[in-house]
Amino acid sequence: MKQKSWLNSFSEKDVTNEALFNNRRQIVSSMGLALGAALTGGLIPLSAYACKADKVIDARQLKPNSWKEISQYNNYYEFSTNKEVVHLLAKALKTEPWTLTIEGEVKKPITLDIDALTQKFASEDRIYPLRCVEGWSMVIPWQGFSLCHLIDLVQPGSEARFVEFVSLHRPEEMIGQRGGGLDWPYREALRLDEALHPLTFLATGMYGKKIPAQNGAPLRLVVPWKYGFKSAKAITHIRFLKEQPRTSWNIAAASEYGFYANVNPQVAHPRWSQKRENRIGEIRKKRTLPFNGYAEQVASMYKGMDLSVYY
Ligand SMILES: Nc1nc2c(c(=O)[nH]1)N[C@H]1C(S)=C(S)[C@@H](COP(=O)(O)O)O[C@H]1N2
Ligand SMILES: [Mo]
Repeated sequence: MKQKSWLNSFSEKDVTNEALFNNRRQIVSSMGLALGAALTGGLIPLSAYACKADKVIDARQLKPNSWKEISQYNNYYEFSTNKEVVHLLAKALKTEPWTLTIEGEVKKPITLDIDALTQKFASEDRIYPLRCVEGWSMVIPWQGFSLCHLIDLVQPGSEARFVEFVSLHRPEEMIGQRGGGLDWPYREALRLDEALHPLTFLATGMYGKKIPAQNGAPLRLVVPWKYGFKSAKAITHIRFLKEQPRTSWNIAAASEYGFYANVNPQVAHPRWSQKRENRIGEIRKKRTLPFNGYAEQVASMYKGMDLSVYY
């Protein structure tokens, strides 16, 4: 399925280096669709989720962080809890060959090579802010495709309610997996309607180059309205499930890492306020926006839910 580029005026091939990228880019954000009320039980009519995003200029005009800032300050516990050494340790990771398996409650389960996968979908550009639950943020220019295109391909069964993302488990190359830490492999999940939202993205590139290992090569989820830990790196399996699965961070500390984890300045982390954030490379703290600035596009999915309870 070939989709028209999400950002017509800007071809991915143009993005050969950072400076050129910054000159040519036009910031646009996806309006998303009116996805309707929160889905807590009923069948999901897939036709309601035609994977199309309206194109609008993003009034926020987000300025991307530099390649260096993005690729040398990383949370990736499979390697280290020290953000500044992750990029060095991640050199040990072999990302070729790589296969992705999609299984569970789907009509067309599939295992395919990452290159075959990326060729199926036209590359789109997204400039998304990433807000870590720890209180820092950066703006990252990604290339990839909306997850909903992939979901269209495998066709969830009528029982599917949740989508689980499983990261690579390879202690030989991921030194942080040799000790305890998290419950490996790293697992995250979304409700099916969240997974189908056109903002939900699978990244294969960054700044027009292949995504670096430390940022989640070769395939990484990006959910811009949720805290960064929801955006799993190095994905090997995507599973469609009937029930809400447990996720690695939630198992480690449920009170700090909720399943929903929507960016919410009103709800403090048990150990710090979430009202402000430290944008990497900037001196003054910024106000944190509800849903990381995407309330208009995503808030309707949570109608009727108390988001201080469904943390
Ligand atoms: N597999 C895996 N994915 C992960 C993590 C991790 O430790 N392992 N850390 C998460 C957290 S806490 C954040 S903030 C982001 C950081 O992404 P970045 O390093 O690309 O900025 O990745 C998320 N995805
Ligand atoms: Mo994070």
